[in-house]
Amino acid sequence: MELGRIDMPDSDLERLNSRHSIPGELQFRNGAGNMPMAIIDNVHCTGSLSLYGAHLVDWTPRGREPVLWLSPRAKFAQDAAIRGGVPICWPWFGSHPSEPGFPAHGIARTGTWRILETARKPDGATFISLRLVPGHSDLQLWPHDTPVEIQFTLGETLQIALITRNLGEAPVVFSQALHAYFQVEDVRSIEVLGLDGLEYIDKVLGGIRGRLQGPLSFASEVDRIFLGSTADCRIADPGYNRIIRIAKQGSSSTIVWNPWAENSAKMADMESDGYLRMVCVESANAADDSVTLLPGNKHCLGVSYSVQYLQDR
Ligand code: TA6
Repeated sequence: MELGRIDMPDSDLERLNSRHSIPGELQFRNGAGNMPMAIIDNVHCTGSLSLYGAHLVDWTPRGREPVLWLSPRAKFAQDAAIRGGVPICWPWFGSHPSEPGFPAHGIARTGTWRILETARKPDGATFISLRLVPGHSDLQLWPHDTPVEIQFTLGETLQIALITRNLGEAPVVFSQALHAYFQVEDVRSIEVLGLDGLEYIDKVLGGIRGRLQGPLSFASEVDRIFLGSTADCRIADPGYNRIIRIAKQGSSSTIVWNPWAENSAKMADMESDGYLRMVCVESANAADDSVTLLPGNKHCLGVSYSVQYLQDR
């Protein structure tokens, strides 16, 4: 794990804790790389959320394996995206549509977010909401008045809602994804279900379109944007004896990505065999599914991740 240098003064942490901690369940402290983190430990699960990027890096149901994958070589530093967890791609997914020099996947995953609210839900889950605080250079990259907020509810299920408002006077087109990395026992033995019959854009084959027949399995690099994808997706993992279910709203595209061996070996923040233990199934508004948001309107991309355990090992 590579550590950068982000120091949040103790006084800021003290202020965060005095305003937003929940005794015994949620506290703020400096984590890897001195990154300020929200640490959750409730009756249902544990979790950790980096305030830089509003990036959830762990959700582990109590007594179970982590659901999210985090690279052991993830870099924790400002201006770098964390490899694993749930990076937020916003307000564009992938490359910027007209400016190839702009950062991949937008400005949210490396931005500073401010806590808006924390709460204990009646069922014991922990709620945290944050708003992106655009920096000076962000305004040059995205000159639109579109405040964005994210809400996490960590309990027996994990719920995330990414809410964008258009406070400007003209329509704004944007794309986005919750780029979730799921931990799997061995990607070669899993299947992703729920995408059967859908058209996809194959980024590995230069953007040609195809149509999936049956479940999706993995024997080489996969990087596909599935269109018309509104149904639940499931990751069936016989190694962990579990099925991760991904339900969503406000999204009709799903990206599935695994970089496979050659690309993993080239990535500084991944172990060369790291690809075996992860798969990204991303709930999105991407490509043909980009959002045109009219003035005064809001858009909510919501997901709910739950796990069905088939039998105890
Ligand atoms: O969602 C898939 C993808 O867009 C891939 O093309 C791949 O590059 C991946 O995201 C990771 O991107 P990153 O910028 O985090 O290295």
